[in-house]
Amino acid sequence: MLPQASTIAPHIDSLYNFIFWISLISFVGVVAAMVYFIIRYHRSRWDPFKTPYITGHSAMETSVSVGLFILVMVIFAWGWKDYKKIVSPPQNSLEISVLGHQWFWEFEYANGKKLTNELVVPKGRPVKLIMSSADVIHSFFVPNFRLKQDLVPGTYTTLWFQATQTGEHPVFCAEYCGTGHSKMLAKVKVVEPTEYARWEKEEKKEKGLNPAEVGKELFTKKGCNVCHTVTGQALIGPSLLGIFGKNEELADGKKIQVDENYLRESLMQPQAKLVKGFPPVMPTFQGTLTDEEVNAVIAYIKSLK
Ligand code: HEC
Ligand SMILES: [Cu+2]
Repeated sequence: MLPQASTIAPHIDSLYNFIFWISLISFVGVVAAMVYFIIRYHRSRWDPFKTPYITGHSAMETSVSVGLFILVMVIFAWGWKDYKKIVSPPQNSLEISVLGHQWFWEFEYANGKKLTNELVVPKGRPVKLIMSSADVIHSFFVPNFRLKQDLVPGTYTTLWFQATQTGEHPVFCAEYCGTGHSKMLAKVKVVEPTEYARWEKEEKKEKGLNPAEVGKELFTKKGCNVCHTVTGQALIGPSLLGIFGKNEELADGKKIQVDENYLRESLMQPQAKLVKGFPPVMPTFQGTLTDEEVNAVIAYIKSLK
């Protein structure tokens, strides 16, 4: 049995075991009934030339259908409950970006530290991975956490977990992505929170700019500041102060919550969703900003509170 190294793992296992035992009991029941009927109604016990006319048994049929329906609904409700937990990362999560490549994993921390094929996280704290791919679809799979999520080029997907056991937990790519797919291995290294804090501080000293600072530089270098302020004042475009997480009103009257995917789309296809009250004049940055620069600009916009 694999270790249950995340808070969700025991829940997934309980549901899995429930389905497993229900299936096993049903299987044994069906086979036993079959054997019983073969013997009980064997031709040699009856008139060999006569097949009795079968009319059915409504009470029996209804109760079996209703019983199975209830069972499937129990499995559905149980799965739904756990699924909701899996897709709602807690507010205070530690955010780390993940970029899948043919054929390695790259992890980038808020302080700018980058690691390849190793993700260091503290035990007992929720971690939210904001993931994308540089080339084709990959899938981040950590069996010890019982979690798996696809990484899709051109968009962000998220996965969150809270590790409960220190040590190294293997990561696999679970989506066939070319020749090196089976070698696309990494590990999640879970350390005590105090050790993590020390590691983070050391890393901070070593390196230069973090993603938010890189994003801030790009903001002037790429000319965003011609149309946007970060002070609350609208120019040609809206101010970007405090927009992350806010409900933005669009020109067509719809509302949308500003998240990473919305920001990315604002840069790549600015006209896809127009902010109410502004003209469709923002140029696309598709091709002029790399994936990494897009991440940096988003980190900067997120930091504007
Ligand atoms: C020529 C002016 C112009 C430039 C340059 C420009 N933008 Fe915009 N931007 C706009 C306008 C106008 C809007 C509002 C209409 C829309 O949604 O496209 C906007 C919308 C946005 C939004 C959505 C804001 C919201 O409140 O939902 C974001 C985010 C954004 N821009 C980021 C950037 C970044 C980052 C850059 C630089 C890489 C940039 N823009 C460059 C004019 C510009
Ligand atoms: Cu892969």
